[in-house]
Amino acid sequence: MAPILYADNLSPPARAVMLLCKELNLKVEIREVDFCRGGHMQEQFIKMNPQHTLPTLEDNGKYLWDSHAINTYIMSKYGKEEQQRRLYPRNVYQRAVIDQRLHFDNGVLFPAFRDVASALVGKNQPITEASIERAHTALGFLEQFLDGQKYSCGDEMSIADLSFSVSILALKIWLPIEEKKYPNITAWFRRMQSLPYFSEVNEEGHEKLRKLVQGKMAELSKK
Ligand SMILES: N[C@@H](CCC(=O)N[C@@H](CS)C(=O)NCC(=O)O)C(=O)O
Repeated sequence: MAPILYADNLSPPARAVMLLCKELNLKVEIREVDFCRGGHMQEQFIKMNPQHTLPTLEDNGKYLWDSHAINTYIMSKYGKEEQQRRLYPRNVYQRAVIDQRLHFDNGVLFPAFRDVASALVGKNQPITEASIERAHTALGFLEQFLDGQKYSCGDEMSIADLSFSVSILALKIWLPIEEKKYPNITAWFRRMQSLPYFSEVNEEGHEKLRKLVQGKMAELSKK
């Protein structure tokens, strides 16, 4: 039976997993959980994932959440030899560097977007200078990771780039990422956007997220 991905395409981390499934050509059943209607807070869902986050994976009756953990699991379990070599190599140091980047996305880069978006949408809190500064600090690190190489862990795209790509796409909703200031991020992001499945995976969900966040920004700016 194909693994089941509980997701809403509005969620950037859910799309990071969808990107990987496309890259691997892995068939997963996507079960829609409507985030805006609180689908993730339903009893049934909390039984699977007490942390109630999207995405959540079900594989052979076992549950796993956090997009970064899901993607490393998918690589180890379903990645073919050649795919593992490229996207999540077994070499201990190379793998540790990719893991570090995944932790950075999870702990620093994605929260720089998410905390602002949830404060805006959930609590009507406008974007603060401190949030902007925090986001620029995170971007500055990513800019340095990309220095002198095509991707965040070398010249080969890894699963860390998939996570970063959806975080950057999301961040751009409320923060201009200027080429002059971030030439490495700009060139790398163009590379990520040229993946044959990038638009297909992101288009609809990103548009929903963009409308939600920018709609709220417009509403608050009138007050
Ligand atoms: N680190 C997590 C973040 C997941 C996350 O924050 N997902 C949001 C949607 S974008 C969510 O489900 N939030 C609901 C909640 O935290 O209750 C991951 O990478 O999967």
